Amino acid sequence: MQFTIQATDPESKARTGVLSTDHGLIETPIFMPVGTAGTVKAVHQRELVEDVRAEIILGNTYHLYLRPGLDVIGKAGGLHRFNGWKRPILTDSGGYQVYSLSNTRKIKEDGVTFKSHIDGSKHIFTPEGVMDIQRTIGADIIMAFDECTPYPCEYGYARASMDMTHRWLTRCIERFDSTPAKYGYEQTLFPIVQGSTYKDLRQQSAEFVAEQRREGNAIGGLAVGEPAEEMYKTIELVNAILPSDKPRYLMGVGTPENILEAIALGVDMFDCVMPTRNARHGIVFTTQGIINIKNERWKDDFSPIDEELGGYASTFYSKAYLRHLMRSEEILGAQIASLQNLTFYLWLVKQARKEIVAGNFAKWKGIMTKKLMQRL
Ligand code: PRF
Repeated sequence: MQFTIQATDPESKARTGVLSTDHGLIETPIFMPVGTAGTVKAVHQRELVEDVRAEIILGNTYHLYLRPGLDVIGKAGGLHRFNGWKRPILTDSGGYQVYSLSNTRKIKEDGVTFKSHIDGSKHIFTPEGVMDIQRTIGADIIMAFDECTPYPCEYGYARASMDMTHRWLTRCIERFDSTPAKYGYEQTLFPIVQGSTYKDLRQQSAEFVAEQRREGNAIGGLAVGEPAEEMYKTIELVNAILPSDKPRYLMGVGTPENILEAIALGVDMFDCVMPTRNARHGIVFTTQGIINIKNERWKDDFSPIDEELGGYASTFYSKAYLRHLMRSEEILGAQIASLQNLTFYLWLVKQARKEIVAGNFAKWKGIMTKKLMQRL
């Protein structure tokens, strides 16, 4: 996997680049739609390719391991073969989902034991096991097994957790580097920086991760309830230590403003359930601001959802019609809103990319952020 920086913004740490994988190129900064169970909820792949123009999607180890299970995915020849997605896939390690979703979980040095949220069955995730699982799923980018600490988090716990995440990383790397790629194309492992909101811990963690010299690095443990300013300070500190010639992935972030701010701090990759989850609740992201489409205000507004954005969902359907669908709990409402929101998120990072290349990023970001603060 190769990463080439193409342009840098003179006024910030923003940059554009190209990440090359055996499943194709990814132009950064990039947003990765979340496809937890091997599907980006409510969005067809034809729409993901032709309308959203997604370049890479995410899958979740936790979900795919529990259902349909590795025997099925292995038999299919990996997730790409199973779901038909031909472009790159990144899988999260379960190091986050196991904490937020499973019923009871016990974190120990060896790994995490947990009960399935589906049928209550008992399982264990270890760093080695999670490497094998992601190899079998066939992700192009595999995430290290970590513990994401909650916010706020007591210093002692955060330090002990970070130390364990580092020991787990060593075990992940040992296992990953001693096993072959499963399906003939290259797979790569990204480590994850933790350390809660403590400067010294974040510094230690970023240094530990940087020393591993992997092909890309991730920042975890953020967007867990801390104030945005705290998150930005942490990203700034960590990015000053992580190698600048490798892609930096900020996990689970975030709002459009968060993404623009993080791009300015030198982040290259993002994922978040926000565009798809919010869509299912009637929150629609547009180039003009953020809309609650269920509001009375849109009752007889027959204008397109987002004329400026262009694309299929944005121009074909009206706000009034989408409001009607959402209020009637019609399945199509979730489909249209999800398509709109993802198209917007991909537009946002593409536009950021263009503005960085044009040397106009700071100015554009200011204007865009103001627009995006508006709740219409
Ligand atoms: N670790 C992992 N996945 C994640 C996170 C993390 O810290 C986050 C934090 N916002 C989102 N997804 N493995």
